[in-house]
Parts: sequence; C-alpha cells; structure tokens
Amino acid sequence: MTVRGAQGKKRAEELRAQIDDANHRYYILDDPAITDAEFDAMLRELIDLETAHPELRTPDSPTQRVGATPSERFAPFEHSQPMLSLANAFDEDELRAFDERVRKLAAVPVSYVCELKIDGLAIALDYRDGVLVRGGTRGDGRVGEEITPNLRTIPTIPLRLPVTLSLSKGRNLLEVRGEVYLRKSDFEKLNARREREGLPVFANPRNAASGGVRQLDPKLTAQRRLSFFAYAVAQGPPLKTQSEALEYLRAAGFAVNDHIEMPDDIAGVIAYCRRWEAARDTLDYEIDGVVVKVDDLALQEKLGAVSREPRWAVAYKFKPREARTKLRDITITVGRTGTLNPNAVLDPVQIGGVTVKSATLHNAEYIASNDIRIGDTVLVTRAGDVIPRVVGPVLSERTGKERRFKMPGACPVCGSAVDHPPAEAMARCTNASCPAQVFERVRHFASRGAMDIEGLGDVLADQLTGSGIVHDIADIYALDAEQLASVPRMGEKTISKLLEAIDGSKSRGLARVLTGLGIRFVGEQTAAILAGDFGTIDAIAKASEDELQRSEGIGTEVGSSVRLFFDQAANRSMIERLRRAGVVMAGARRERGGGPLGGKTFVLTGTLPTLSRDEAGALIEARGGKVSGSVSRKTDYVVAGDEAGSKLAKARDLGIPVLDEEGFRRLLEE
Ligand code: 0OX
Repeated sequence: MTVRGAQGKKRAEELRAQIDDANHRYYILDDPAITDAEFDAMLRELIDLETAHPELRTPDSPTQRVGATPSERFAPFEHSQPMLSLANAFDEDELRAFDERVRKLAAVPVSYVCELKIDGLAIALDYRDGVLVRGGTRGDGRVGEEITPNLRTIPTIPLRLPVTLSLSKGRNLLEVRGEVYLRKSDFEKLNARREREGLPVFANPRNAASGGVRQLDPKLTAQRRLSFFAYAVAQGPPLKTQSEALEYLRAAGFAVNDHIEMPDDIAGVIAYCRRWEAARDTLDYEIDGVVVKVDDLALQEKLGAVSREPRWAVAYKFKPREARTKLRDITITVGRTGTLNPNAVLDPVQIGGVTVKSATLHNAEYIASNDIRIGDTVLVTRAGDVIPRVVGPVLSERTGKERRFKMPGACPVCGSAVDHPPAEAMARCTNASCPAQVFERVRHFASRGAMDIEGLGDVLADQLTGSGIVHDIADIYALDAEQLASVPRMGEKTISKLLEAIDGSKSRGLARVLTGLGIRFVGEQTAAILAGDFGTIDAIAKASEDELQRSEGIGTEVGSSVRLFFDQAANRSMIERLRRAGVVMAGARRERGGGPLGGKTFVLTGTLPTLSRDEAGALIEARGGKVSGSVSRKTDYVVAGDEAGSKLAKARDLGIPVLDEEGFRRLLEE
C-alpha cells in the first residue's frame, strides 16, 4: 500500500470509530457530544473517502447503514411508509431555490404551509377504530422502536378519538405523525430535580425527550412530562391539503402548533422564517427551524421524494446555537445557598449573535461523567433564555495536555470545609455566614422581585457584606446613617434616600418577604401562593409538610424545603429580628383595594395587646387597605400599641388619627 493509501486507511478507521461513538452517544446514551453538522461532516468525509477508494469500505462501516441500529431494548416498529427526513435550507437563497424547483416541477400555482420545526423526536401513532393501538419512534425511517406504553403516558396524545370523527372507510386506520418534545420550563425543572438527586443532567430538552420515551418503565416516561405536536396524517381519511390535515388533527383532539401560517408566496415564507428566528426565545419549547411544505397533497405525491427526502418540503434551519471553543479554566463561584458552582472560562465565541465567554458546568459529577478537561476543545450550546452550557469535549481535538478538574476541598470564598454528601449533586460550603452567601442573600433580598430596596444593588451589597457591617438580611434594617457614612461614596443625600427605601420596603408584604428569604424552591410564584393561602409568616412557619402541600403546586420538595428553613433556629431568630424591625409579614400587599378600607394607608407601631403586627396587617389587607412602614401626609391611620416611638410622635405632629387596638377593631367592624 502506498503512503497515501496507508494514511487514507488510518483516517477511515478514525472516522469510523468517531462516527460509531457519536451514534452510540446519540441513539443509545441520549448524550451526544457533537453537533448534527459535525456528525454530517464526518460521515460525508468517510463516504467521499470510500467512494474514492472502494477498497477502504468495510462491511461494518457506518456508511453501510444510514442511521444507527435501534437499541435492542424495544420491539421493532416497521413503518407502513418510510418516515422521510427533510432537506435543509441554510439561507434565504436556498429557500428561493427550493421554491423555484417546486414551481418548475409543479407547473401550477403553489401554496405553502409554514410550520415551526419543533426540536424533539419524530414518532408515528396508529389508531384503529379510533383507539391508539401502536406507536413508535422514527428510527432509521424504515424501522423504529415500538414504545406504545410510553407514548400512552403523554397527556397530549389522545388515547381515543372522538366517535364523530371520520376515519378512512374499510380499515378504519389513522396514522398520525408528529414530534414528542419537552417544554423548556419542564426541562429546567427536570434538570434541577436530577441535580438534587445526584443524577446526570441533560444537555438539552431534545435529549431529555428522547431518553424519556425510551424508558423501559413507562412510569419514568410519565415523570418527564413530555408533550406532543401532531403535524401529519400518514394514513387516514381522504384529505386534499396539508392545512386540511392539520385542521383534521386538531378536530381529532391532537395538539397542533398554533403558529402555522400560509404565506402568499416565497417572500412571505422568508418573512415567516426571519420572524421566528428572531422570536424563537419567546416560546416555551425549542424550535430549530421552520418546515415549509407544499399544501396540496396531490402535488406532494406528484413531486415525490429523492433519497428519502421529499421534494415538496424543506427545513429552513436557524443559525446554530452551538459552537466549539477552548475551555481555558474552571472557576468556582459560591451560590446564595452555599453551593459550589463550577463555571467554564471559555475563549470568547459567537453563538447565535451573542458572545459567550463563560458557561455552566453544573457540578463535579457532570464534569466527570462527560469527561470534560481543562484545555479541551468543547462544544457549547446556548438555548433560549437558558444560560450557555458546556455539552462535552470534542475528543478528536484532544492533545493529551488537558488537565482533569478536581473540586476544591475548601470554600474558595471563606476557606471553610466543603460538604459533598454522596447522594447530592452539589458540594456546599458548610459556613452559613460565608460572605459569599451573605452577599448573595442580601443582594437577592433587596432585588426587584423581592423587597425592591432602591439603592441597595450589587455594589452596595458587596460593600456592606464585605466590610462586615451586614452579616445577614435582618442587619439591613439595623443600618443607620453613621454606619453608612463609613461606606465609600455614600453621601448624606444617598444615605437618607437609602434609609427611606429600606423603611419603605418594610411594607412590601408577606409574598415579597418570602421571596426575599431565598428558601430553596420558593420563587416569586410559590411565595405568592403560600402568602395567599397562609396569610402570615407564623402560619407558614408552623405548617406541617402536609399542610404546606395542600397549596396549589406545592409538592414534597417545596414542602420539605420550607419546613427545613423554618426548623433552623438561626432562621427563626432572623425572622424575629425582621419582625422587630417592623417588616410586615402578612398577606401580599394590594395595590388598590376594593373592600371597606380600599385606598386607606395604615402605619402600625408599637406592641398591640392581642394582635401581632402580621395579624393586624392581614386584617387591613383583607379589607383592601394597605400597610406602610413610615408615616407621611398620605397616611390615613396610625395604629399604636405599647412603646410606640417616633412614628407616633410624627403622626401627632401631622394630625393623623391614632388608634389603639380597640379603636382599630371598631374601625374594622364598621
Ligand atoms: C417538526 C416537523 C418535522 C413530513 C415529511 C418530512 C418531514 N419537527 O416540527 N417534520 C415535519 O414534516 C415531515 N413537519 C414538522 N413540523
């Protein structure tokens, strides 16, 4: 063999090994490490090499089968007619070329249907006499995997069709094709859960969906919360057009995507593609392009297919949101809850119009199981509003100089011991007063969605926690002008504005306080639900897990997290300090109330004989009034108890009515 021949043989072997590995990761592990484009490039190179040198072709070469063997876990699912793949158009010129080809072959006016290209996995469903009898994956287009019990768990797949629906005469068979996918919100929840359970996280919703339908236990499929969009009738009643088929599917009870349109011409098709490429992040599911289909089914038939790609359809592919770059380093940040979060420091790279310099690596297990090493060329994705993530190393680029990563044994911020229970994905700093946590907690507490303290942003939170003036969130309410004067760049005016903002934040209401506490799994929405259902922080603090779980959307995770938070003596005493500072921890503040106290503003001060401040606040808010932290001319009533201080004096100065508890109760009864 010549030197060139020997090189060719070596390259073919290399490509075969890489393609086999990529197929295995894609089809079996549901954990691809390269993009589809990279896969296609390798396969193309191998095909070209084997075409030029047929002696290099081996019977087991991946070029000898297009698509990988279905896994042996499921029975084969033979498709009645091949599940076609789609030719791609990567730019507008290619779309115009598609249109020209179609119009030339059609020789009649052509209408197109534009559908969003859902980034999920294609499946086929057979209904006999209106009942779902069989469902399977696309596989290689001819034979897929039979996964009927798994598909039955997907709520948007009807198990039975309406009796009134017309089916094909005689055989009463309907075959529907469509895409199983995972909503982005469900994907985030799934990964968060897996992270907590110490399981590997998924790189993207498609992999999670693909793994989900191919579970051996349908219960596990059900847990993934998969969804389905139907987009084709492969066998069934006589239909004339694709748009009619979509209408039929909708009438049959299938979820059909809402954003399907029929533009007038190719210019309209291009406008649709542009619009959705820009708007893809507004959707709660991933789309990777637009599918353009000839509407007329007879014309589709006439146009036919070449090499398993229909000539009547094309996929306009959005610009990839995956790119390769070098992983320079892995740094650790300590999160609000003490987790040690590994972050990738990357050579800057453009992904979908954004320069990406850093990406998440989730946790130590993710780095190890994906064999990601410092110095690797890595594949990075940026999906929608989700932060960029490192998918995995590009093994073919390894030089041997890469370094494995090791989680530090001490917190990089405070030096305290790091705890990493085997069942948990995340390592955590054991020091509850770790400055990293205090900063994050203070920053979060003061942020817009929580207590919204104007002037207390990242910089000041850093200064206050870094200098030791603020050790926890309750310390915010103990700040005085003298302390603040010691902070660089804090002038008199800034200080008084800040103190006013801090005072004003006391009356944001229970939901905001709950959000601000940064209890794991309690975001704004959950906080609002808990606040609405329980009314006071004491009621929440006293509630058992069972009682908490009676609230809508509160499951075991949230329930136990809330319980755990209030079980900590340190947290309870911090809440006491918030209460003593006058922070209202009763029902969510109403902006403009109806009710007998609608539009009235109250200030509570001192200790009332029988009512706690939260209870009094809840009584006011339940009647449409609002509670404020400071007395001004806008205050309608001051409710004063024992040891009322400056607020009472100010109320008297301004001539605002002052009520004791008895007077307050009378007012409530009026
Ligand atoms: C999708 C999608 C995929 C019909 C013939 C070839 C492709 N991912 O959303 N495929 C098709 O159509 C088939 N339509 C879609 N909307």
